[in-house]
Amino acid sequence: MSIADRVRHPALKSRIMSAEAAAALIPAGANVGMSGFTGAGYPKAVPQALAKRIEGLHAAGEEFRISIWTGASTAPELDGALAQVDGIEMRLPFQSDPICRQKINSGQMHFSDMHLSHVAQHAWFGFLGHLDVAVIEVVGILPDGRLIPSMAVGNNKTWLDLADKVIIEVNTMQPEALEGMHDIYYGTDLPPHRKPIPLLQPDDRIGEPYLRCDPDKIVAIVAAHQSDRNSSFAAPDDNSQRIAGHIIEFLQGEVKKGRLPENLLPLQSGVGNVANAVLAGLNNGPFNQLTGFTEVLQDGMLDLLRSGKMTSASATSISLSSQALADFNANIDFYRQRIVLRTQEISNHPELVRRLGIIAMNAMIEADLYGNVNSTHTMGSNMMNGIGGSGDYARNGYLSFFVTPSVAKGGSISCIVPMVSHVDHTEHDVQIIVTEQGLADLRGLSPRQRAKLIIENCAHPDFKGALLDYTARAWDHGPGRHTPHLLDEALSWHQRYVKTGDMRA
Ligand code: 0RQ
Repeated sequence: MSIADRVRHPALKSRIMSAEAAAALIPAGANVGMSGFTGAGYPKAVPQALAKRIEGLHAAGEEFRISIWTGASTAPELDGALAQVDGIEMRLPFQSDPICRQKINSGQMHFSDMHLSHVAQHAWFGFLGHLDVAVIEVVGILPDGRLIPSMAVGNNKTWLDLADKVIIEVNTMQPEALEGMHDIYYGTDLPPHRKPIPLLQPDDRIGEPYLRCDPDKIVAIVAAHQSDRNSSFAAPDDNSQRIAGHIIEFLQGEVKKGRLPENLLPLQSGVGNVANAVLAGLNNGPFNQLTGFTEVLQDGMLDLLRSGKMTSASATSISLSSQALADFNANIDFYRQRIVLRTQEISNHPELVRRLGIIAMNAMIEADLYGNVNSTHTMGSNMMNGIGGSGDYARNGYLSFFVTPSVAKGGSISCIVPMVSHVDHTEHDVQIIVTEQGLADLRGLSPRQRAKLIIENCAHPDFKGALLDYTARAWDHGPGRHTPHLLDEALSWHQRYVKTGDMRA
């Protein structure tokens, strides 16, 4: 199918142009809001054309950089291409691209790591500056100019509303049958005029299936025919399966104690292999009639929907491996009845996460003895991806799990440390820590009680002795006994790793 069939607004057909011509409309220094959330629904042709243009300008000695705001991570065609040519001044709110990461960590590029639920409202409040251009991937344009969203909604509504100029990328590779899967809520007023969000069940539809956009703002429409990132997942390894097992056993215990209903509460699951393995575990587990209220719908959740274990799932993005995508495309009518795609200000909204009682499960880099969690930085200084939506769910959820293998880098790093080298989730936001070794339920415990449980249940045997020794000496010699620490030693494990490549003494 050609792009002309998908652009059904008569006047807008005349604004169809090449990606190069559209990229030329983006000025140096612009703040550009792009679509894209976890490798889905990002523009593909315009960013690559823009990267080529920037490369040419830089070769000619002309400075050209823009700031890029998205929903979450994108892919090599966007983040990778633009970072590679040093075209990004400021990136927000999340990325996971290796080139981007390298530029951020070498100090060549700014990155503002934000809670994903904050981004739209901070843009509306004016906290981020003026939005000059929006570049948004869609499936098609209706005769009245409304847009059929693509595989991710993210912050697209906000970018379309706030930007002076809009560039639309119509991706004919994305299935037209996505139409009707989205629910775009236009009721988010600004304080002091905000009203409650009228969503009471995870699959409630409270908005409309299309994005609105003033056709006069659309300066270019570009054709793309390219699939999303479609990363595949590793088959769940031993550690992931053990982590999943601990979580499922714990949830069964909570049901028995009457603290959770038999079909649990809506599930949020972070991205990555471990998160996917937990969902795979649930597919073979004892729970039925599950619901999902999450930001990214990955293979594992699609499997749960297909098997009938999960009845509905709400998300802002569908990010699948190519095998899962083939199943999604072949059965899209089935999935459209069970999946709602929302803006990320709704999928991650603290009001809704609290109201629905979300069970939040996110991966982390490290946790400390007292339950503080680092999701973003290695050795206190290098950015991995960003906090993403983990904080939106962890702080406001009914239950908040953080999971990690107990060691990293072949056993040279303990993921349970005396003090985390960066804090994303404080001890107040973290309820349950899980490694392949076991699970520590921290609810209602004091710092010292938490430390005992985390060491006993979660630390790797190679590091248990050193952790116990630290806590004993902190009790004897630290400046206080509520949260005992040895201030000159608390980060010594990280320091040792930086110096020797091994945390072990
Ligand atoms: O690096 O591949 O170079 O060896 O970190 O670790 O174990 O593969 O785990 O892919 O699940 O990612 C927290 C980063 C985990 C991710 C994080 C090294 C390890 C490896 C990755 P290598 P794994 P995962 C919803 C929720 C924040 C955002 C979030 C994340 C690499 O889950 O970005 O939760 N979370 N969003 O070797 C040094 C340690 C380490 C370590 C692991 N202690 N020290 N390196 N690594 N532990 C989604 C969104 O928000 C969009």
